[in-house]
Amino acid sequence: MFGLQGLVYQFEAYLPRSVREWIDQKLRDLRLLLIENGILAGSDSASSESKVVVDARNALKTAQDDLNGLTSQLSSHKDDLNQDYGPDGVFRVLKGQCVSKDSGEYTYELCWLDRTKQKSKKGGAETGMGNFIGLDSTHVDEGVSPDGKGLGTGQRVSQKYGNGQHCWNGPNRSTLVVLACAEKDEIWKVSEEEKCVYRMEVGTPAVCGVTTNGDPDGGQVKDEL
Ligand code: MAN
Repeated sequence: MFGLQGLVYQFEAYLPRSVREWIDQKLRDLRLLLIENGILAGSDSASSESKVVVDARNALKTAQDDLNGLTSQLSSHKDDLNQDYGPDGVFRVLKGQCVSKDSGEYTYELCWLDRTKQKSKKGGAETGMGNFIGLDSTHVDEGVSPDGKGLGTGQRVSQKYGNGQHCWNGPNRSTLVVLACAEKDEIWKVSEEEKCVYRMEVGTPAVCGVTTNGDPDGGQVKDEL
């Protein structure tokens, strides 16, 4: 552009002033038009790139960000599909929810399909009692209290949580969560079977009617259910 302009200005020197001013104005208008349409970079623009290039770069960046977002969504959906949510996906509804119970000197917490933990009532950091490993089935022979809370007798759906926080002079903490049909999600009982090996007896509607190894159901069914 400068070359052409230079040539025109040299030639202009021989023209009358009014014509020179007219050409000058036309060149300015043309330059402005080119800048406005993104073909030429404005002299005042911080970068030397034309608007077209800047726009294209921004559009590419936006598209790349969108793609990255979608790729990570896809990967979490794939993880979700690979996760074992139990027979007919009965545990899917519990994902992301937690239940807790005070017992002895601790508050215990079960975050479904994620982890179990304990926290001392005296304060301090919480202790991981295991991360979700998978589903199992456990035979139980327990009582059921009049309010319907208890595992009863038979084969029950259970969940294994392992590789929790290491126990001094012992194993990494682990928890077996044994489930029975109940009206609402509730930890009934927590026990430490051996040092740092825990067992939670938990009621949940998620296992009502669920069969384990031919045994009729995920737990006793309360009269009112
Ligand atoms: C903590 C808790 C207990 C456990 C001991 C073992 O106090 O996790 O449940 O028995 O550590 O040292």
